Amino acid sequence: MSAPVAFITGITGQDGSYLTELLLARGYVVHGLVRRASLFNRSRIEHLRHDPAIGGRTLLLHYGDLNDTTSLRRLFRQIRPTEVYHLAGQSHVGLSFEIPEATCNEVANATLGLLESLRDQEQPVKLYHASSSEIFGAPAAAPQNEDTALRPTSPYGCAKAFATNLCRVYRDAYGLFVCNGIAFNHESPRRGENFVTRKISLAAARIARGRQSELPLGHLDAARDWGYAPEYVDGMWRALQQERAGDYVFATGESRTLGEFLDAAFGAVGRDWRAHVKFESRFVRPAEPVRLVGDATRAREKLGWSAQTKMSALARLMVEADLAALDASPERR
Ligand code: NDP
Ligand code: GDR
Repeated sequence: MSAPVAFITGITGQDGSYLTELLLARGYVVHGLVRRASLFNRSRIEHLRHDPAIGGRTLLLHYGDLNDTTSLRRLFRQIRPTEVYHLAGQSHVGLSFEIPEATCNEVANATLGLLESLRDQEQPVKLYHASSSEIFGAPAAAPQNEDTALRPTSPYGCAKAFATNLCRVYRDAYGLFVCNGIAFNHESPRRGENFVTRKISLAAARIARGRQSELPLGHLDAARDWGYAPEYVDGMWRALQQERAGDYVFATGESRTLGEFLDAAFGAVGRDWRAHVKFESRFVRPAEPVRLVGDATRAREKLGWSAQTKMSALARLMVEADLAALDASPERR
């Protein structure tokens, strides 16, 4: 039997890199969409590309852009994937207040273009859409599940809500196999450095090594449901292995404040964060979600999925990875 073929948008991102590892380990041929940048943007998958058994053989990259639907359509015809994981897009919630049109084009309109392209494919194809807890924004109740009403509080949340609803419409109207994974925050040592957990883990490591003294942050009372990214990409794969398409919340079920994350991260290096954190208003957003905490009962019952790594262990493993990277190449940071 020939190997299953997957196509990933956002392969160079945090989730895309872990998902690629998982699919390769499960015998897939993985195709990924990469966009042209003035500097190479593939650091998270470099180890795979340079593995002679993988790069150019079971992992193949294609230039493209989410907003270029013609080339996407051509790629689908050429590759004929059986599973598509749609992870790409502007993913920073705070930044979405500064670049709302670009965010909506990439997150909302591009998903529509992708759905239209998939609708035209001759062979059956399953689609995973990376939806987000940000669609709930300021929910009336906690915890949130797949039936919770959408009340986004940011341009990013609005765009994801639009894309999530479109996926539901295409599933119902055209019978497409489309799953929304409504993922709550998931982090890792590969998290972008301008997301708060990675900013904190990097700062704790640098402070421990005497390379940084201050950590500027916005409000510390923000609370999130924080899990570990490699576990969440396993949920994505499981969603597409079902007979019927559906939506799934992926979450730990525990909400923790930034102060608690700081305790865990700085505790890992034996420091008190209060001596280093300073408030900076530029990190405060015009609006924030409230009471975001997920109920992943459906994922547990239908997919056999549950989050294993909770916030304290997550913070510790991120700090340890940043310390190890710092010690391995001290001149780089
Ligand atoms: P990242 O920001 O790490 O990765 C985003 C990816 O999208 C990168 O590969 C990026 O490419 C690519 N991308 C952005 N714009 C375009 C474009 N116009 N054309 C082609 N590629 C593009 O995000 P994550 O891996 O953390 O998240 C994956 C998805 O899941 C995102 O859609 C995010 O919004 C969503 N999500 C994430 C959660 C989380 O906690 N991580 C939770 C809920 C949802 P490049 O490397 O070139 O920038
Ligand atoms: P989030 O993650 O907005 O939840 O989106 P982020 O780490 O950016 O912010 C979490 C909370 O921390 C507060 N905060 C700061 N945030 C950043 N980035 N930098 C700071 O200095 C800072 N100080 C305080 C924020 O205001 C916020 O309350 C992530 C992304 O991965 C999305 O793509 C995904 O959809 C959601 O998680 C679920």
